[in-house]
Amino acid sequence: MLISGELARYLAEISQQTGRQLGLLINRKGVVEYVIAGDAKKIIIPELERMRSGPGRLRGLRFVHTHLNGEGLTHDDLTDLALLRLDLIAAVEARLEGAGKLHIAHLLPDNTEGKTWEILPPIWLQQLDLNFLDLVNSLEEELADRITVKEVDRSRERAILVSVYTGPKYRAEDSMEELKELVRSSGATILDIVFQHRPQIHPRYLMGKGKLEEFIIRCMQLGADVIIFDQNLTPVQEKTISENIEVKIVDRTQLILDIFAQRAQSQDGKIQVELAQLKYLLPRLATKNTAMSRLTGGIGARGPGETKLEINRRRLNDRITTLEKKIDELSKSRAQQRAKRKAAGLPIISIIGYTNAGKSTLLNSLTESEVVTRDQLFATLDPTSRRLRFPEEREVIITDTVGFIKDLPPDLIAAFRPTLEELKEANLLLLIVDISNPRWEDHIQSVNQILTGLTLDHIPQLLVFNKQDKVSPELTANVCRQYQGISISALQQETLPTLVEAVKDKIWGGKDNGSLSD
Ligand SMILES: Nc1nc2c(ncn2[C@@H]2O[C@H](COP(=O)(O)OP(=O)(O)OP(=O)(O)O)[C@@H](O)[C@H]2O)c(=O)[nH]1
Ligand SMILES: [Mg+2]
Repeated sequence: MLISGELARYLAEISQQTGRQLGLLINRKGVVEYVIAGDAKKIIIPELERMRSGPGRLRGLRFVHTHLNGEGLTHDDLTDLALLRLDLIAAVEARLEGAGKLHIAHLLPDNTEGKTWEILPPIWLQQLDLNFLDLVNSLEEELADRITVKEVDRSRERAILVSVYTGPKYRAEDSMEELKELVRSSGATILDIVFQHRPQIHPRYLMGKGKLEEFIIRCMQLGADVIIFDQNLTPVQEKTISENIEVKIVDRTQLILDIFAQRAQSQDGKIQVELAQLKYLLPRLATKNTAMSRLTGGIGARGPGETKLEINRRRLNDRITTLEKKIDELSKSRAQQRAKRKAAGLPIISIIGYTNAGKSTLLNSLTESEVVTRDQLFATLDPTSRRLRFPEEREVIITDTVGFIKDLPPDLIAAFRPTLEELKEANLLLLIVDISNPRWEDHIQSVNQILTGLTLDHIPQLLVFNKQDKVSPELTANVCRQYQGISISALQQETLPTLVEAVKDKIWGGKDNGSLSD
């Protein structure tokens, strides 16, 4: 039984006498674990131990409390139900004339209507024979079914994607399309996508506090492993959000770093990725640390947690220093190699562009190489150079490198300095644009922004629209005319001669197009 009629009446009576809401947290054996007194309008459930609260599990506690003004379950009640994963929440009307009706709600497994909870029709205390254990058991079974589904697919993380944006919706949607690609490249499954427009980004919660609550409930209901934000979170936002939710929180940069970490093959690549990751982590550890010292209370409080973090933080700084030194060395030795190449007198052509534009495919087609190409973001992380022979015994070095993406944080770019510096020696940049991507104009802009940031914008460029096979010839022709670019399909050898001619022209020069040969 949920609660005996007698106990409910007793609770309602004291509630009336004291003018306060009263509540009981009762476990499945029927034992009252907590008695809580609120004020006339609300009652606050204390922080519960995180027992039994794996995803899909209920907490094993029901909360029965009184309402003084004959109202049904409130929004706060239902939020408590969801956030604390209570077995049930019930409100007894405590009226002057005695106990009135009982209002009951319980959680629902994920459903097509997107409902979180079920509110049962109110019942009179006399009718109180709801067999709550049966209800809870069947509910847990349903929830467990879903968990089994999840277990099967355990190799892939289940993600909810979120965009909290201030600008126009279409921008947010475009950005989300890219985030989806990133998530796909990282190997996670997408459960749901959530957009929220705000006049301003909340400095702590990112979205509104109420919205965040709603959202957390949704995440629990879907059994997500990770929430991925399309925006980059400040350390404070990350901290506040993760304090409110038990699943992992990841932002755009972290996701990119994760993909980089999965792709890094060479020693150099690994060093650069690790440095970028640690630099990302450092300010976040710092805030976690302050939070912890607040918890352990004031000066001289040296909890083990704090000590551990402190040590970690010191180690982290040491590691960052070591890695930065390595990056310096790397950068120097790369510079020497480049100097040698330069002495050999071969012009260098670097293929650059947004990630997934087809850079590696083009290098392969031009030089008959087999650099890995994939329909994935950041398939390439390490630069590759090849010799490319032109007729008349002419030769160039052509290099392929890591792709660009919008909103790259400066630390990440800094960590990739050795790789990006390769571009400094280039005599010509082939800026590859995937014309079949609806966001290609943004891509050109992002690439140029990054080039400016790296002071590479003075190097001559050739704009190359790739994947022409995927769009109409009219579009390609118009775009090429407008941007003074050329178009190819890196997969089709027969489309490359125009490109080769244009490259020859740029490097060894026609009469009036500024030769680059010396
Ligand atoms: N239809 C079509 N697909 C292409 C063309 N060029 C490349 N692709 C495909 O686009 C995807 C990405 O190609 P990559 O060469 O790996 O792209 P990338 O620019 O090196 O990408 P990152 O290394 O990830 O930055 C692959 O699936 C290629 O097969 C093309 O001309 N037409
Ligand atoms: Mg590539």
